Amino acid sequence: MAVDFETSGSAAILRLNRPPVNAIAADLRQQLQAHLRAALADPKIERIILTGSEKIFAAGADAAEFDAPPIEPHLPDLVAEIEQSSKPVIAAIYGAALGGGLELALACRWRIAAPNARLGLPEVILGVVPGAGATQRLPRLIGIGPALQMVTTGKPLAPQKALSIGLIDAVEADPLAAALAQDLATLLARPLLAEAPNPPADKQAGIEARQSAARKMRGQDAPQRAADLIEMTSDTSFADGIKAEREAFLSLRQSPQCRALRHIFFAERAARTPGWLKKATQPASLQKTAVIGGGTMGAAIAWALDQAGLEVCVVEMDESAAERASSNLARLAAAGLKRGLLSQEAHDSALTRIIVQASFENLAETDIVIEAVFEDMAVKKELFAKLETAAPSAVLASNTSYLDIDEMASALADPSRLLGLHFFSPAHIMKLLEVVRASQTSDLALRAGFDLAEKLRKTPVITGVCDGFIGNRINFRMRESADILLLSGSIPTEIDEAMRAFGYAMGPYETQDMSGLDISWATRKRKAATRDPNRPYVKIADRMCESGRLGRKTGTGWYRYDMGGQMEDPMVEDLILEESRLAGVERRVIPEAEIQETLLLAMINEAAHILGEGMAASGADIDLVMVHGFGFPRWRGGLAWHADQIGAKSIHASLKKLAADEPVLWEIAPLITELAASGGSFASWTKSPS
Ligand code: 3H9
Repeated sequence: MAVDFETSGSAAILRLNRPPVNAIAADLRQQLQAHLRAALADPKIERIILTGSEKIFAAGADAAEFDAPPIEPHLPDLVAEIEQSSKPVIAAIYGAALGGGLELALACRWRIAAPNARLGLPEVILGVVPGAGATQRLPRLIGIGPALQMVTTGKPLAPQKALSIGLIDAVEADPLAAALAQDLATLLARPLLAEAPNPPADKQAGIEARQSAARKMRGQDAPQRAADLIEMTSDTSFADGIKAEREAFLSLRQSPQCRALRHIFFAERAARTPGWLKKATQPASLQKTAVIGGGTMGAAIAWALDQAGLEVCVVEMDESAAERASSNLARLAAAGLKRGLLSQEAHDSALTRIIVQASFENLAETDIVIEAVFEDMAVKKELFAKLETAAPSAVLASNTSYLDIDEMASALADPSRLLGLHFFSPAHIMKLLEVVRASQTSDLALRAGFDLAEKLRKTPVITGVCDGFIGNRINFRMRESADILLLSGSIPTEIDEAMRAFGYAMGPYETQDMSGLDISWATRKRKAATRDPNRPYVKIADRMCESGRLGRKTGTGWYRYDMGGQMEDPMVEDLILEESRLAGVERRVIPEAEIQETLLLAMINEAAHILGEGMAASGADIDLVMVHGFGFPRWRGGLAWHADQIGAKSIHASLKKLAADEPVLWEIAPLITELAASGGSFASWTKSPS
């Protein structure tokens, strides 16, 4: 049963019971309505209590139902029936009450939450607006400003905060007992939100909420539509507001943005430890960790581990490097303090907790070691050979971005202990973790990678061993095609603006300036000897680096930086024009749509190569990498999802045209040819066993 019916004295308890999250699907709605009506019809019942399990009240509407036509009873009607019922209904909330879950609670006369409750309206994160009355009831309960804040950000509130803004009536250790004890007359005297007066307008809050949503949820329709609906409560009747809300909800739930956002939501959940690995292995023990190298990356990894509650030891090669590692950690702690993420006490204790040492001593009990040292194969091999004895029972992981993990494993007597854990900078913030499975990586080591991702609250994506793994490999092709556009007629600003217009928060050149041009310069130099001589190579970036233009940190890169912020730099344009001249290219005007199309085709083609080679398991994994590691707009569903919206046939035709001029650069991935011929999609494609 999706809803259990119990009685306690003169109270009926309707307990939502649809694991894992009490999603409000058709069966739950039908049973809830039937139990409600039964309780109303029973003369012995005086009050009705709506509750869930100890961990969850309800996660909201069942997002998996959004593609199908709505099934009766519709949630807004059920919510109205609860609100209008002749006997008082009380919400006793344990755990999360989200979306439609909170909307059920808003229909109740009294809302009591347990300390573990979380109350929120995260619909905009799935690309819809609340559709069961929250946009109209909530402002009437807590005012337009706080309602805008809750609905346009989708962020849930802790119970004390919810109490302070009047969203709930009490916080109790045992909400069910409190609901049974609540005085009946007080409940009955409570006015219904549907009949409450219009709240006063708050124009400034509306402007701020819209601006903030435009910045943080760039390109997304739902937050702006939600703001419209909330603002209309100041001068529109409840009935008209509900009608407008329903229309907005129904149209948004079928929109491309909502479909794309739901795809990412479900892909994120599907990315966790695969079922076969859970069956094959026990959960990894991960209490004691070590990070080798306390540079920018190593320190951020160590910080993330510490903040996830793990013991961390940072190992450096000598005392002065250890001092630098300590100051890197101190900087991270100070930033957390400044941003209000840490109390002074938490800041201080973290810094005393993390051990920084200049030796390989005391690692014998370590469960996992992550190396984040210089990208040099010989250095890494030597290091792992040392670690094999220094940390005899640990899983060993390399944070390399490009190097061959199979070759690294050859330095170990037991190569099955090694895997890649590729973090993205800044490692304590970025959600993506590429889990690199080398040819001899054991299931045990792989399990440790997935379990660590879970502890760090990161999204793991499994990848095979190849140059740049999934993300950097795709990104490299995007940058390569962008550089060719520079040579052909574009300037960095045009390319950056085009990609921002597509939905990226930053264009590729701004991003390079932000992260520094030197790392990829070093990679290019390392690969120079093995570069395909038939592949066009644009030297603009190399020349910039040679002249010391390494990005923001040097004050100049693709742009110039000073107190006024980021500015175009005529010297960069001169350099580009000179390279075009030297290459004998006649520059032309390249429209925004062509810039977007070229860069996307380069990425899609490389993604298809990666999938075809079996380096990524699915289109959804490609999507997670691009959204969580490379700023691909979430509301476009990720790269492979976006490719499916264009269609393989059309992609194939466009690539064919490009390949006619540049066959090496635009070598069409066999998978695209296959999908174009079969009419298939990335979403439905799985590699047939070889
Ligand atoms: C809405 O309410 C619209 C209404 O305003 C109007 C209606 C007319 N639907 O995250 P977890 C699945 S829109 C379907 O791993 P946790 C999830 O896929 C909704 N399925 O657990 C996973 O499946 P699997 C607004 C859902 O403990 C399993 O449940 N609400 C839904 O880490 C466990 O989930 C939201 O946006 C759903 N709504 O976190 C809330 N939610 O096991 C979305 C979860 O097969 N949900 N599943 O992989 C969440 O934020 C988290 O799931 C929650 C639990 C915090 C509740």
